Amino acid sequence: MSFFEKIRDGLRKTRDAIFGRIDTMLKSFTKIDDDLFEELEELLVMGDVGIYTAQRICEELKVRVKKEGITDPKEINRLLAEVISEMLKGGQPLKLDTKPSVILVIGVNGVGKTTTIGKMAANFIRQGKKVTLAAADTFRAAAIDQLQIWAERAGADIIKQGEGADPAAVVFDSISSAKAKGSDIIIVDTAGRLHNKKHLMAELEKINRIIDRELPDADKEVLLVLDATTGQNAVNQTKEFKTAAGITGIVLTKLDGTAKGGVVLAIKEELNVPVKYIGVGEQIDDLQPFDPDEFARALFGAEAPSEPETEQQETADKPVEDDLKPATADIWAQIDAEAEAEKQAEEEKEKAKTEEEILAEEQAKAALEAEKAEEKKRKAEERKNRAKKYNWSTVQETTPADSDWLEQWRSGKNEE
Ligand SMILES: Nc1nc2c(ncn2[C@@H]2O[C@H](COP(=O)(O)OP(=O)(O)O)[C@@H](O)[C@H]2O)c(=O)[nH]1
Ligand SMILES: [Mg+2]
Repeated sequence: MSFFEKIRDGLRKTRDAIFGRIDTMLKSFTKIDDDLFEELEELLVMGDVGIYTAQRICEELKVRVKKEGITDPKEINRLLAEVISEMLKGGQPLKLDTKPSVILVIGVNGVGKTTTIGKMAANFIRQGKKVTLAAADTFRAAAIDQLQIWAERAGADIIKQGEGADPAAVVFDSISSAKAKGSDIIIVDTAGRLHNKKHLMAELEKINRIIDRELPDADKEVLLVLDATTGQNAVNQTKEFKTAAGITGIVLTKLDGTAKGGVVLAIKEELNVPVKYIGVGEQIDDLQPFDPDEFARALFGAEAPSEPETEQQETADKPVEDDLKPATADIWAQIDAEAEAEKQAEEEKEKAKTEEEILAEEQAKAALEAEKAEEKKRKAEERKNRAKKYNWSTVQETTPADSDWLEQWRSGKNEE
């Protein structure tokens, strides 16, 4: 499968749900009028393009329709592809010219950071680069194991410490190792606990400080990984991280599993952060550098470009050997099995207890709970004071369900 076919395949859901519908809608119109643009705007919003961006697209279309003297609604499709592709332009490829250079990978839990790092490492290694992975997500042992598996698949070095180790210390070790071994690129995996923003941002800041101190002249990219299936929530996450962590680009994952691919447009247009890579599956070769033209063409279901592929492309497309195929399911099965075993051991212990033991335990538990409640109250007070001091906003972790949100938007619009 060529790169383009992969993207087209990955964007199938977005295409079917949104751009397929746009196509059908356009066919139902015999002339271009306000109703047509109204419906188009609504379909774009449903595709997580965002209200602001949907309006901008329609304004731009109206200008072009007038300028080109277009009267056939079917022509709108072509114009739409043009506008979208132009909108997405302007991102630079990653700048990683120094040896070593650093990619810091950040984002909330489960968006696909570790998987993306594995895929990125494999890409760089195929280009002949030497890669060191830093296991700076030390929050759970399983996270370190997962990165280890990816390092083996990709053929990268990995520097790790135990669970709970200081992430900045892992980064420090990785830099020393990369310097000693002559690595080209260090990729840093980080934890993503947005529910504790202060802690997370402090951790990222410390990692950044270590990098800047140890490699003051190195090229550094800070990539924020976003899960496309979360739609508009991904836009909110970008806002949160953009101010705090100095991101230089976005990796948008899981485009294969979602109809919300239009969120790429919202991120680029509303927040002006370039999308550098897109993830279109769980396999090691399912990461693509973001190409606005290809992306726009794939959204509209165009055929693959007809020019013959160059030899270089063919080598790049060649699938890695079978034993390099990720077994993500195995990792999760392992994690589940560990959790299950833990739970069973706990249950066995529970069964063996006497009545006095249970009573004593309950009293101890109640005392502990009281202590915790007190501590929580104190911490909340502290947080409030600090938030006041630094003028932090609270983190918005969820957005209303899309349908609710669309309803709100519609009713808001009708009131105008
Ligand atoms: N379908 C699909 N799944 C992905 C993609 N990227 C990551 N995943 C899956 O998302 C889940 C979480 O990924 P992980 O890398 O552990 O996320 P992290 O917590 O941010 O490190 C895993 O099951 C991955 O296989 C993608 O592009 N497409
Ligand atoms: Mg991870």
